[in-house]
Amino acid sequence: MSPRIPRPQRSVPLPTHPRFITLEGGEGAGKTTVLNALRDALLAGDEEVVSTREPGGTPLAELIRGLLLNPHADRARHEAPSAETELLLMFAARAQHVRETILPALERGAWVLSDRFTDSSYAYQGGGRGLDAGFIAELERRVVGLQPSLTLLLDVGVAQGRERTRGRDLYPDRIEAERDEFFERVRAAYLSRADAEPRRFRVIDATQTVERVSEEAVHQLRDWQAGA
Ligand code: T5A
Repeated sequence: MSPRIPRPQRSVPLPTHPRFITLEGGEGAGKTTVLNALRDALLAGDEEVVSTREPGGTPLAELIRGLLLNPHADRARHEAPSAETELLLMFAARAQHVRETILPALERGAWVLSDRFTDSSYAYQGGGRGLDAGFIAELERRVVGLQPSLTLLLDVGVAQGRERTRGRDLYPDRIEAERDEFFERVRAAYLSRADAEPRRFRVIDATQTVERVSEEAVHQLRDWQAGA
């Protein structure tokens, strides 16, 4: 008798948390600058704000970040992580980040602002590396179990974003060293996710000046808070 193949489960929407906000975008989109503006806007309400980032956000997750991004570690061993290894390490770091940083902060009533979260895995490992979105969704469901209620996607063309980071980075990290086609796929995956989830995503034109992008992000935050 042939083995029974389990049917794929119907996707059930993950719970969102009203104080969990993420920032997403390709290389050089300006997330760091915008994160600071959003944090200042939330702090004006005199509430605790936890700013964090991925991969990272806990001591162990930061160690995993080093494994993932350090270009020299790979060369020393003549071994780059496979796409699957990269994905699983991203989720290993995320599992720790959710349990040690994000959930405790949300449980004590803080706002959590994360520079990247699971959408980055859909964009980079799904869009960029071509891994199956269903597999990523399964990891998200089993390992993360939580979604932000607002995601600001900073959208900038690949050439312009890369030009910004080129001016800054003497040594690009392992992912930054990918070719433009990779980042075009990342961008397309982000925009398609934003299109599919218009209630959660707000797309911001990140080709504008830093000041304009930050103003627009704070405006979107206020608008979302007013409607939430
Ligand atoms: N990754 C991450 C995955 O592949 N899968 C995952 O699941 C996760 C979580 C993280 C890498 O890991 C990947 C994605 C990334 O490749 P990182 O170093 O944290 O590595 O990379 P980024 O998050 O991309 O950080 P960057 O610093 O490169 O980009 P930011 O934060 O978007 O940009 P920022 O603010 O540092 O700005 C970059 C430069 O551009 C200038 C800034 O001054 C700065 O010099 N700049 C502008 N210049 C002109 N006009 C503007 N509007 C500007 N905005 C910024």
